[in-house]
Amino acid sequence: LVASMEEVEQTYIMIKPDGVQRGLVGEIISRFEKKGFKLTGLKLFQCPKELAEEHYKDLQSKPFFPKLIDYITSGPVVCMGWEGVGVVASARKLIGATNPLNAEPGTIRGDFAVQTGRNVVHGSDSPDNGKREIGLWFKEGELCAWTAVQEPWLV
Ligand code: FUP
Repeated sequence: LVASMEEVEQTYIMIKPDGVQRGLVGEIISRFEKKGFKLTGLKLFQCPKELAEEHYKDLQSKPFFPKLIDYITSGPVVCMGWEGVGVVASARKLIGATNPLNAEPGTIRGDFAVQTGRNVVHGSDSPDNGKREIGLWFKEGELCAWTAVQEPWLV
């Protein structure tokens, strides 16, 4: 079964500073890999304030905005591009509700987080934002287009 090109989406997933500090990087990457999505970009990155403000610009007027920027810039994050059919909505299901106390067990936030302001991971909320955010967080040359091949890697 070959998916039509229209259905293949890109999403920006980011492990926030608390996820890195708590040693959850491997666990979180593993969930997207096991689901069957394709990794297209990956880096550990100390986010400058200006980039955090641009990323969350839609939340500029919210009272929690300054704290959100302090949190996201408080330590390195893991920036990822993931590709696949329906990856935007599916990644948000894997991540769970914004408030981790409302996130279902089995989701990343449901399993590993308690506070909205320390909710471990970000995922784009639309295919358009997926493209926008990947463009914002990655430079040209940092993303890889690759195809899975049938090689006998272990023999
Ligand atoms: P999400 O798409 O689940 O990341 O949620 P939002 O885009 O609504 O919020 C972005 C981030 O703002 C959240 F991950 C955490 C922070 N936030 C708060 O700190 N307090 C709030 O009441 C809502 C969001």
